[in-house]
Amino acid sequence: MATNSESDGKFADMQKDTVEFDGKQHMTTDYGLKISDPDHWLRVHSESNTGPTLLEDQIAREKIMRFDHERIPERVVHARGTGAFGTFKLYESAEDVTTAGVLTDTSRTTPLFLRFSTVQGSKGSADTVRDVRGFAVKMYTSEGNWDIVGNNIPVFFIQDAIKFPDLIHSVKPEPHNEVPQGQSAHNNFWDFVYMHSETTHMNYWQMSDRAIPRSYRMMQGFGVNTYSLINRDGKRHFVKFHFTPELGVHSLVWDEALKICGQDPDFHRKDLISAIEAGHFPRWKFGLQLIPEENKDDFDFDILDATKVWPEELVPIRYIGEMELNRNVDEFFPQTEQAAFCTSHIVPGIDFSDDPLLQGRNFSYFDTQISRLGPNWEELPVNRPVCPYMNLVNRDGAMRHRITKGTINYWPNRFEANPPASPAQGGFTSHPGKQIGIKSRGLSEKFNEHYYQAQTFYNSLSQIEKIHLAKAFSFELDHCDDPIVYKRVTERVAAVSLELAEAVAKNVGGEAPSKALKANKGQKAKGLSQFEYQPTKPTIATRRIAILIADGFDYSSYTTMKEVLEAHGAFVFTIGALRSGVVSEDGQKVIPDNFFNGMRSTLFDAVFVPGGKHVSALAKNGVAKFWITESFAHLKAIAGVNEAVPFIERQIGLEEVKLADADSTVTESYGVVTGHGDTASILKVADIGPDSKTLAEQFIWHVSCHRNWQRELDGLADQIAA
Ligand code: HDD
Repeated sequence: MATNSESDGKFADMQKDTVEFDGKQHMTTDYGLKISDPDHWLRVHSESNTGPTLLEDQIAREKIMRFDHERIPERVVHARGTGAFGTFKLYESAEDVTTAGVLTDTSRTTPLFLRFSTVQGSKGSADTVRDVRGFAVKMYTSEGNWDIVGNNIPVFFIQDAIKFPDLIHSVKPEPHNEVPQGQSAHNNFWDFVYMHSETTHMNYWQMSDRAIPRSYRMMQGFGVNTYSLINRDGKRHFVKFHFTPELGVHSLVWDEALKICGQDPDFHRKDLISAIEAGHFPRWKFGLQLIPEENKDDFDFDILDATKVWPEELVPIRYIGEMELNRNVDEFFPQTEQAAFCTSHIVPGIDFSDDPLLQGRNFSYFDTQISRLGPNWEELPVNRPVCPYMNLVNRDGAMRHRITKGTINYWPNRFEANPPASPAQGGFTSHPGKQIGIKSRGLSEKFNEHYYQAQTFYNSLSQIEKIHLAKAFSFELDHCDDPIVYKRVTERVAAVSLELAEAVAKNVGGEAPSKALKANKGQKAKGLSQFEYQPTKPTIATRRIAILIADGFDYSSYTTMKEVLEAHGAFVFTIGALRSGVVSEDGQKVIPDNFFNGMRSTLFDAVFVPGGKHVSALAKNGVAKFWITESFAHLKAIAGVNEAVPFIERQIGLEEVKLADADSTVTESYGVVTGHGDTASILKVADIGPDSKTLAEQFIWHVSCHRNWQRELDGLADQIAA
């Protein structure tokens, strides 16, 4: 085996990139010198005098200088993100439409890396801001890397890539004061929205709950742009790529999202890491929407327009595979921060289309990687293909570390070294598309319609999603202080819905239009409301559930419920008065995971309060009391037994919410599940569903429903301080 030992003269292993720390190696400088004192700079000193610090100390100098350069430029957009490794498997070959091995060979398991991100904020901004989420997948296929650089929203703000710098400048913090961070709620962004009616459709998605996901694991992913698939006969289909999560699509509520920004800015990245660590690997079905080339003009929109979806009624999704994330990164910087994607990276069997946004993107990404990571960015382990690769012409440049032996660095050469591959040998060829046209700036006529799909999106939302949309518009425009901006935009909303425009204008002091600026044709479509995406079976796996306890809690109901929830895959956390220990009625000591002031209800999906005398202590603790009130306002499942019932009742304090009286074993009202009786019977679990009988079953069912929307529809959530 090759070693790096001087004595045996072999240095072949020097390019190994992954280093295991065995716990024993001594600390050295990066040039290999063993360090004896890493804590003091070399200086002239004596016991009584600290003299000058010496610049000759190369160990200290190099440590500081290296540190000075630890940061690289953050991504110009999508700076805040996190990633994980995983795999892609096909369960159905798409060989009728493509020759791509990754989409035809059902025996393959393709390794991949996925990076999720927000768009607007800096690298240090919070996870739960209202924003589009990036969904960038790098598949390390046997024919080269294939990058799908998508979002969790299927459409985009603009049609032509030349507008991208304007869009991003308008949404990023304003130039004079670098405000606001992690928000689109400011004059410039909404001014841009008004000036570009093509943003309307995406703007509605962005104001919907899609932009405040509960978890990266509960979002759809979309390739957004139109690509092509080419089959063995050279026939082209236009294609859009879809990823649909096994866990369903779920969001936070806005007040909760806002608070989590401060209470745990890393909420989403921790959520992903802990689910993977616990072996609950997130999965997405992978699907294709396909339009044969000859049908490209059959639609009332241009299929190359990234501001439009392809309605599923007209172009159904054909699910052919599954993606799983199953490995966290070992080190964030080299693997996630240095991960770099290019929309232009495709493999044989896949090709581009004339989508004007995609074509511009294909220039932009390679360029940005060069400025962020240098020309040799593809040599970094996370970006490197796993298939053999060799290009003798692409050489040199900063940070080149791959060493290629031989004398040739050009093609053709007298040795025929590094020859190109014919299509039969797997070589990529571009689809020979026919082009006829006049060279000019512009887009085809169909790109000019900007409202119809936004109307369809709005019409297709559930009532609760519409309420949230109105609140989101109102919040954003309330943060605009230039009347030109919020008055114009509130009026423009009427191009999609008059009722929405009226509600928003009233809230923010805008111009309430008297008539719809565009007739809403009332059209609805499939797949637009996120409520359509639910897990196939009710599940509470990976849901974060808090159990509140103080001295004097009932040990039996505490442990039984904890075990039941954990057996169903939930992440259960005991939140106690003190983390040093809480003692039950019968003298059993429990060490809580956190104490009340260390956590907040916002960071959990549901709460359970066991019975016992501890309720008198809970009733004197503001955090514990507000936990229940806030969980109710955020529409979360709440459960309590025996003595906990009156405690819960006092915090909610609404007569519409009926809680169990002394005689009732289980009562469920607005997702609040309460009951009396012995633990063995009320916490038994057999069957989970809306008609389940026991308290534990009912609680699990309501947690699996994500949120109790009825509370908000009946105006109860608004009545209680959040
Ligand atoms: Fe972009 C990053 C998604 C339009 C230029 N984009 C970036 C990332 C995602 C997207 C997910 C983060 C990748 C990562 O995790 O490293 N971008 C999109 C989608 C778009 C889109 C879905 C519309 C369909 N982007 C778009 C246009 C341009 C760019 C029109 C420029 C003409 N995008 C970039 C960029 C970034 C980027 C400046 C910044 C960091 C990077 O590329 O690697 O080049």
